[in-house]
Amino acid sequence: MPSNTLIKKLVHAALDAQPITYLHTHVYNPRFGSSPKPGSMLLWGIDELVTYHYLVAEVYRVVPASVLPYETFWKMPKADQADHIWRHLFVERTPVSEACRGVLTTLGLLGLNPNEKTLKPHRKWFAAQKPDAYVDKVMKLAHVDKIVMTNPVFDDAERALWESDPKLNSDPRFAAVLRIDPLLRDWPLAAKRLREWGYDVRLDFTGKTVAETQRFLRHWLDKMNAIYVACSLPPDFRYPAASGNGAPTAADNFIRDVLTPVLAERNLPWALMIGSRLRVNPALNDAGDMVGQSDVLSVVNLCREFPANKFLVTMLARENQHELCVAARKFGNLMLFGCWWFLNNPSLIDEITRMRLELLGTSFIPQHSDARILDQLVYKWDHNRKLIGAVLVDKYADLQATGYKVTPAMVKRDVALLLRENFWEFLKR
Ligand code: RAT
Ligand code: ZN
Repeated sequence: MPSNTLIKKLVHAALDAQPITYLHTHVYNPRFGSSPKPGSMLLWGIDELVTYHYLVAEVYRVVPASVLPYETFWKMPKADQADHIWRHLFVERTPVSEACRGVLTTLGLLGLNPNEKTLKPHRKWFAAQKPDAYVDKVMKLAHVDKIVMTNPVFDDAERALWESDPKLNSDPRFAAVLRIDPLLRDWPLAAKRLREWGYDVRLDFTGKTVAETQRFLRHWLDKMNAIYVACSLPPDFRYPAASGNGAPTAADNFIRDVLTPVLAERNLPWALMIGSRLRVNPALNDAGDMVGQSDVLSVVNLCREFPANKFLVTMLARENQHELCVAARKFGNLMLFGCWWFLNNPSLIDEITRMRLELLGTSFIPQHSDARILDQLVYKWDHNRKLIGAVLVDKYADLQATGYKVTPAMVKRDVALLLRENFWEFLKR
C-alpha cells in the first residue's frame, strides 16, 4: 500500500500529466483580433493582466475615487492604468491578494522577474510575442487542451464578426459557447433585438414567438457550433418566477417553451452561473459587480421539471455551496462546476473542493474561475492544480486508513475525471 508520501507524489505527478479543458473563459481565438490592436477580443500581455477588473477594484481600495476620479482612470491609456495599478498594488504595497499573486505567478512561470519596479522590461518581452504562437505557449504552460470561449450573441461587435467570418471558430484549440443573457434577464430588450434581426416575436409570447425564438437559437447554435448555452443570472433568479397560480413570466415561458426543448433536441447542456449582482458601483464598469445569495431550489425545480435536459451550474455565493452540493446528489442531470470569480481564492477553493468530494465523490468539475486574459490561464491552473492536489492527498490518506488500497491507476483516473473527462462525458451523456 503506498505511503502518504508516495500518495502525494502520485497525485502531483497525475495532476501535472493531465491536460485540462478550461470550460468557461472569456478568452478568444486570434481570429477575433488580438490586443493591443483596438477593438480586439483576444486580450493578452502585461497591460491587460495588470488592468484585469479584479485589480481595478483593488486599486480603488488604495487610491480612492476622491483622489483619482473613475472617469479620469477610464480615460487614461491602458499602459498608464497598468502603471498606476503596478505602482500602488505591487510596489508600494505587498501584493498578497489572490489576483495580485496571480499576476506574479504568471510572470514567474513565463520566465519573467516578478520583482520589477516598473512594467517596462515586461512590455518589451510581451511585444516580442506573436499572438498565435503565444496561445500555444500559454496552453502548454498551463497544460490546457481546449479553451472554451464565451460568445455573447447580443454583443454587436462580436455578432458582426460571426456574420462576416465563416471561419471564425475554425481554431481547434478553442470551442464556442452561445451566451444568451438578455433572453433571460431582459426579455423586452431581447425581443426588440430579435425583431430587428427578422424574427417575428412578440412581447407577450403569443403568435409565432416560440417557434421564432427557437429558430433564432438553432441558427446561432449551428453558426457557432456551440458546445453549450450559457447565461449569468442575478441572485434573485427564480424558476418558476411566477408564484402560485400567477401567469408565467417571460423568463418562465422562454425556459419552458423555447430553451429547454431546443437544448433537449440538440442534447446540449445549459450553463447557469447564478449570483452576480451587476454594477452595484456602475462607475467601476466590469469591476463594479458583486455577489448575492441565490436560490438553490430554483435549480432543483429545473432539474426535476426537465429531466431530458442537462444543467451545468455554478453559484457565486459561498453560502450557497452546501445546499447546491446536496441538490447535485439528487439529480444526475446537474453537474456542478468551478469556484467562480470571488470564490477563486485558496481558502475557499480548498473548502469547496473538500466538501464536493465528500458529498459527490469524483462526479463534479472542480476547476474554472473565469479568465478574461489569455495569460491568466497560467496562474489559475498552477494555483488550482496545487489546491486540488492537497485535497486529494488528504482524501486518499483517509481511504488508506480504512485498509482500502489506493493504486496509481485510480489516482490517474480520478484526476482525469476531475480535470477533463467529467465535462466531456456530461456533454455526451
Ligand atoms: O469573472 C468575470 O470576469 C466576470 O466579469 C464575468 O465575466 C462572469 O464570469 C460572467 O461570465 O458573467
Ligand atoms: Zn465569465
